[in-house]
Amino acid sequence: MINKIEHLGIAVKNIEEANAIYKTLLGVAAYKTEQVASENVNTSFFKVGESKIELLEGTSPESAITKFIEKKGEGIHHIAFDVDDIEAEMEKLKKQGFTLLSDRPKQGADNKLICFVHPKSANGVLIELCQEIKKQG
Ligand code: CMX
Repeated sequence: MINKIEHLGIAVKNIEEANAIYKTLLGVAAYKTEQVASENVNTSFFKVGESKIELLEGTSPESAITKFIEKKGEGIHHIAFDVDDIEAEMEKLKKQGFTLLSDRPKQGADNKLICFVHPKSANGVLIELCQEIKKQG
């Protein structure tokens, strides 16, 4: 089951400059910055009530973020939905005909298991499913 919008991802050219802009806009600093080497991105997260904003900067020409900005410019890159059981949600969406971008959940930023749904499956919007990784004990 999809619970809520967990965050909106925004592709930016320069994360230092964007952090300063979003700090001014939201009145709070990023609570976390993180490099996700497997996705070729630098990220920062801001809390907005129950939701979050994730800024994403590509770290290589192969990065999905670098390619997105080359084609479309900076802007909203994805919507991420919080789910309790990502594998069950992936199985359900696959059966319903959505194109998933990985067969298994991957380790994402901010302590999450993630999986993306191709934007062609969802009216031109890249969808991310994310499940919080619970701490043991
Ligand atoms: N939102 C909407 N449309 C997008 C998109 C996005 N974020 N990224 C690409 N597209 C569009 C492309 O412009 C292209 O459109 P047209 O066919 O109309 O020109 C179409 O989707 C398909 O493009 P493609 O050639 O199949 O694939 P791309 O090489 O453009 O890759 C995608 C697109 C979504 C498959 C790839 O970006 C991907 O695998 N994304 C998932 C991983 C990711 O985004 N990682 C970074 C974030 C990590 C994090 O959140 O931590």
